[in-house]
Amino acid sequence: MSSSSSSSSSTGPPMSSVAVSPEVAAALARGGAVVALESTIICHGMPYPKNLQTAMEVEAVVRENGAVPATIAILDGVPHVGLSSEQLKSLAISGRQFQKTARRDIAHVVASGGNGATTVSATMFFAHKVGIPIFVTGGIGGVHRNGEQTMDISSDLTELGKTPVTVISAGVKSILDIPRTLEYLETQGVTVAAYKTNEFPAFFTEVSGCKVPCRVDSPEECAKIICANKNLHLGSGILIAVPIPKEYAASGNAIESAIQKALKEAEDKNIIGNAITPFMLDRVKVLTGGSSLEANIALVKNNALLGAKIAVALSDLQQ
Ligand code: PSU
Ligand code: MN
Repeated sequence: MSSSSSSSSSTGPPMSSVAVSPEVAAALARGGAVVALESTIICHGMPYPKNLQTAMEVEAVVRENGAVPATIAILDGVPHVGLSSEQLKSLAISGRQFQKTARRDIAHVVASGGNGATTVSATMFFAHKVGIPIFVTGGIGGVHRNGEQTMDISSDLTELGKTPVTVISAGVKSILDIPRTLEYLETQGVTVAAYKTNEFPAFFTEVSGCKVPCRVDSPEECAKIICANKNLHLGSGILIAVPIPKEYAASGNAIESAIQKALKEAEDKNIIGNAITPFMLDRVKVLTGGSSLEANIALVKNNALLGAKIAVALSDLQQ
C-alpha cells in the first residue's frame, strides 16, 4: 500500500499535510481493512440531527463488520482522514456552513483555512492519497439531465477515471441522466459492476432500464477485481452499484413525478452549477414527504455493510 500522511518534495514548497487519525493510521500500517466515508452527504445531503445519527450508525456498521471507518473532511484548512466523535458532531451541526468541496475546490478551501465537506471526487482523492482503496457512499454524481447542453457532468466521474479507489454506491439518482452517466463512465475507463443484479440501480429503485457490463455476487469477487486493477496498475477507479434493500425501494412513479417537479423549480429559479444537486436532493425529499430520507439512510447503511466486507476480503487477499 503506497502513500503517506504527509510529505514534502525536494524542490519547491512542502505539500500540505493530511491529518490521519491514529486509529486509521494504525489500521493502514498493519494492512487492515479501512473504509473511507464522505462528508458532503452529512453537511449537504441530510438535516441535523438525522445526519449525525446516520454518520454514527454508518461508522458503527463498518466497525461491526471488521473494518475501520475513515470519514474525510477539511477542518480549518487541514484535510482530515478519520474524525473523532467530537469532530463528527461539529461537522454535522455546522451543515451547510461547511463548503461543498469537490476536487476543484480543495486547494482554495485549504489555502483559506476553511471548512470543507468533501464530495465523492474530493473524498476519493484523499482516500487514495493516504492509501485507502475502498470508499462507501449513498449515490455518486453523474451527467445531469440536459447535460448535453449544460455540460454539467460531475467531477465524480472524471475522478473515477483517474483515481484507483473502489466506490460502493446505490448507483446514481434518477435526478441525473443515467444512460449518459454510464456512457461517460465507459469513456473514462471505469469498471462498473452491479451487486447481485445485471441492472444498474437508480438509488431509490432497483431499476434504471440500464444493464451493467459486469455483475458481482460476493465481497470476495469484488476484492479479486480490485486486486487485478491494482496489480495491472490500471490507475482507474471501480464503481460497485448496490441496489437499495427491497423493503425500502420507492415507487419509481412517485419519485419520477417529484423529480420532474423539482427540475422545473430548479429551471424557474435558475439554479445551476454545484447548487443543483443539493437543491434537487432537498426538493425531492420534501416532495416525497420525507420518505426518501429514510430510504437514503437505509441504503447508505446497506452499502457500508458491503463496503466493510469488501475491505476485509481485500485485506485478507493481500496478507
Ligand atoms: N448524490 C446523492 N447524495 C449526495 C450527493 C450526490 O444522492 O449527497 C453528493 C455527493 O457528495 C456527490 C456530490 O459527490 O453530491 C455530487 O455533486 P455534483 O453533482 O455537484 O458533482
Ligand atoms: Mn456539476
